[in-house]
Amino acid sequence: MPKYPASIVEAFLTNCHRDPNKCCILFEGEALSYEHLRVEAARWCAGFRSWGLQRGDRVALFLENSPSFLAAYLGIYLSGGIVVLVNTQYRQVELRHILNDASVRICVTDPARRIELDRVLGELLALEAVVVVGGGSAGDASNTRARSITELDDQSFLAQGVDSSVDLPRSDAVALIGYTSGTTGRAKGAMLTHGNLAANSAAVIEAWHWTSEDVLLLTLPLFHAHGLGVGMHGTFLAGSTVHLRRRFDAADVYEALCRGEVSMFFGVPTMYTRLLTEARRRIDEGGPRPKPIRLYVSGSAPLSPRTFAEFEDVFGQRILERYGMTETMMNLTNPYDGERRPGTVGMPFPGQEARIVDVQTREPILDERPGEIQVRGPHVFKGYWQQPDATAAAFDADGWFNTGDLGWRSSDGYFTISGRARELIISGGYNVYPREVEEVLLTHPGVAEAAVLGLPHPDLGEQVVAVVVRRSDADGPTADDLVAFCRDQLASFKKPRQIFFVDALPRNALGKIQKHILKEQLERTTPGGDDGIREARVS
Ligand code: MLC
Ligand code: AMP
Repeated sequence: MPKYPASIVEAFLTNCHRDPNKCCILFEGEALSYEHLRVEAARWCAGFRSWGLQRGDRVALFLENSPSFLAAYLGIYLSGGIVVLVNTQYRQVELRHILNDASVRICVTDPARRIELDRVLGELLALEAVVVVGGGSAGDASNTRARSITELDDQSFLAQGVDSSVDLPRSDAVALIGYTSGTTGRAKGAMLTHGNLAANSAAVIEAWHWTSEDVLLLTLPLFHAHGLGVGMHGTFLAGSTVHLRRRFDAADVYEALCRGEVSMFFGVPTMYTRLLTEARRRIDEGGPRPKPIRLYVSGSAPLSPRTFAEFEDVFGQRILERYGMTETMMNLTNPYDGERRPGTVGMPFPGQEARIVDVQTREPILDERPGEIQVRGPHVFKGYWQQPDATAAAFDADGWFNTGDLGWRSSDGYFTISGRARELIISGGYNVYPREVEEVLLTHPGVAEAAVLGLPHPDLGEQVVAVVVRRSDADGPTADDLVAFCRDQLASFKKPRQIFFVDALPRNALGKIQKHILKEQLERTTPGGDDGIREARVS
């Protein structure tokens, strides 16, 4: 098992001590050294402590990628707090649930997100303060007054100076809560300890030969396991450099690759297909070709063997595909040195275990036979926040975690993911739980029944589709009305991209909606045909 420190923040400080002037983050033309980021993190720590944050209190980060995100992130750990990650696209429904469920006391946000937060502020029962990073507040002050929530801009919050007293977190203390797996419509908070995060990151840097010389181009959002747990934790642990972007832009990434200024790129499959389109266009126009880099990694959703092959053809490099999840960070990886086999996710990271069990009997099964993937090791989370039953159900008696992903292992040890035991749509690397979207649709007065499912999509891998029974066809909501209704309440990536109207949903004898029948029907439907699907809206 790779050796690992008690926490990522401890590894960061060790690397800072070793080489304080080394560039840690390059962001929008500004280079921040390890020492610069340490001082910023110590200012956040001073701000949290003087505000009265107690050990174990939850602090939400609801802001875009930026050095401030990372300084606040490390500052929360230095002050003993627990980080709650919030997707920047989240809207009323998700914000209300996550911030209340985790009893968040402080939310760090930015002016754009402050507007959305403001819509639910009066309902966030534990929230006491909002810190707005960059550019002051765009919120409605009457809301903060109504609930006596303190609102501060980052400059006043950070005016306490620097708290460099070192009180490092213990390995077994909860570091962060990531919300995921809302099979019931409500996401659960996965608690990862400082030790989980450090152990996983140590395994990743060993497997991928990551060193302090590496320069990572990171365009993934920092509020998820991929961007934060893989990209940033690896950077802090290896003592390397990250070129951080606010968001993914294929042209910008292509140009950075042509300039040859980075050694690694991590992305979701949608980023790779967009990068391929960009490369073909540029090359057709006689533009430059990308310089080879040390490592391309794909994960968060299945990378099709076709994209793998096309990428090798155009970029001359074989993408390394790996598999992870919020509860565990990274589980399986194709080998760095050996064969990177398309369509597979490789084998366990060093010091971690994985196996396939029969879905019914829960007994381990032979290679080449399909079942559910289970994983075990120091990277596996502590449990779901305040959900002992869900936690108990997630593990077997020997501590194996049930991933809910289906797959098989080849006789030479490569795992392949073949499907999911739970209902989950992965769209462009973001997870969408059908139940959550159905619950919102059902609150619309014109909707009698709704079923949400995933259908293939060329850019996003899968797309969200809804099948709706209206209360009245004549003056019922249109597809556009329902899309707008969802976008108002949920993150925009969860909105259905297609809505089909039917007279009734297929149900079995117990009344359960038969989504597999709907899916087959939709995959061969032509809107306006004779299959009972009368209208479709495609966005
Ligand atoms: C954006 N949109 C999406 C979408 N992303 N719709 C469906 N699926 C998505 N993934 C919508 C927006 O809501 C918006 O709609 C419109 O597209 C434009 O938004 P945008 O922000 O300009 O989109 P774009 O930049 O094109 O984003 C695409 C993307 C992004 C692929 C760059 O989705 C992305 O960064 N995905 C990565 C997600 C990730 O990090 N996953 C890791 C999870 S951790 P409208 O209607 O409002 O205009 C995990 C574990 C592991 O899974 O193994 O890693
Ligand atoms: P999340 O819980 O949001 O972290 O999403 C994790 C899920 O993403 C996993 O349970 C898988 O279903 C999926 N996933 C991650 N990496 C891959 C991959 N390389 N191939 C297929 N699915 C993946």
